[in-house]
Amino acid sequence: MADAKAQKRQKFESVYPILRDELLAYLKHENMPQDAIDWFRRNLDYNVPGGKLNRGMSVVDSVEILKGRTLSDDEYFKAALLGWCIELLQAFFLVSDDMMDQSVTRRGQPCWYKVEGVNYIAINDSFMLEGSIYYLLKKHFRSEPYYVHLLELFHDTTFQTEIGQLIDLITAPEDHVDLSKFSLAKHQKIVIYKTAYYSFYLPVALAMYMCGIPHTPTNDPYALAQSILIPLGEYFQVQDDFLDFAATPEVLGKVGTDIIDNKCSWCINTALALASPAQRKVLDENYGRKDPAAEARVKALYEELGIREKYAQYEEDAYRRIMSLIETIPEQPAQAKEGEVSLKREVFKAFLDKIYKRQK
Ligand code: GPP
Ligand code: MG
Ligand code: MG
Ligand code: MG
Repeated sequence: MADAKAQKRQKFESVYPILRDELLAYLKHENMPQDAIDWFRRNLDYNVPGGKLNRGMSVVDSVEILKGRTLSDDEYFKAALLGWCIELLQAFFLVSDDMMDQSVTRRGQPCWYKVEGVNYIAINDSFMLEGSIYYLLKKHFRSEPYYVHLLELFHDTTFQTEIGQLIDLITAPEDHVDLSKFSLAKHQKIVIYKTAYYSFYLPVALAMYMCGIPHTPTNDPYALAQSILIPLGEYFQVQDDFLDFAATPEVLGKVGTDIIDNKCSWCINTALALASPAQRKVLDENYGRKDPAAEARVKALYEELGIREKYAQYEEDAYRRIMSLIETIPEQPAQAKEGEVSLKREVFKAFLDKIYKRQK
């Protein structure tokens, strides 16, 4: 089991150097100076391949489930390429998010902008990670009938993520802590936009387009997929918020910054709902301060309020709620024609199982 999983990852990872070399070949073809090519290579290698790869591999898994068979070499390559395009998008977001959040580490290494000699060049580097997506899509998908759908999907989800990032940032001003601005409703908006669309809807929708699933005027399968994947993504970001507080940096690969950064996180919203007036005062005085002692006081209060138990309860509820959403998908499609691909429960179950009770 563990072996099969490692093999799957290895196979997916083996596509990365091919794509990186295609991107570098483009710069070479344009006669770019060698130091620019070397810089771009280092940017790609540092930021793209080292994550959990859940999003990218989900495209391959989803295509396999939808087609209900092993993929040909060409099909595998194309699905993996789309997967790596999500990993490029993710790298673009993370490189810039770490600057905005002033984070220190990511995936067990210094954030890219923290690397000696990089600094603000990381802004342009993040743009180049994004640009790489469209170079690869054009090179490999331009003649596919669904090419424009792929473009729209990447553009739309990028914009949605940026809108989410905006609300995340302006709800967490650096110089002004006002916990009364937070609410679970606002939190939900933030996480759906900043995480759920690109992390959950995007991989499955890409797989659906690749499998030729058409849009329909009623009961659109893409809308159905979205109605399950957005709650799934919301649950995933609540996990991210909880782990920011509860997981050790060794396990997480990053140091949590939400308390110091004044973030409208699931933890603070849950704490606000439970706090007595005295405890609320502690939160007002210590949340969002650039002071490790204040952060420690907030964390101690989270423990006192039983945030861990609340989270365990949330996780069980979310799992059950999403499972019952998945069960709204018909087990057998009403009229599946020969060779026609339709949505399957297993696509969503596979995704849910990947994140349920995750520790990092
Ligand atoms: C994650 O939030 C959100 C993103 C990675 C989206 C960023 C979007 C941009 C347009 C830059 P987070 O800050 O909680 O993530 P982490 O905890 O991994 O830093
Ligand atoms: Mg952020
Ligand atoms: Mg961040
Ligand atoms: Mg986080």
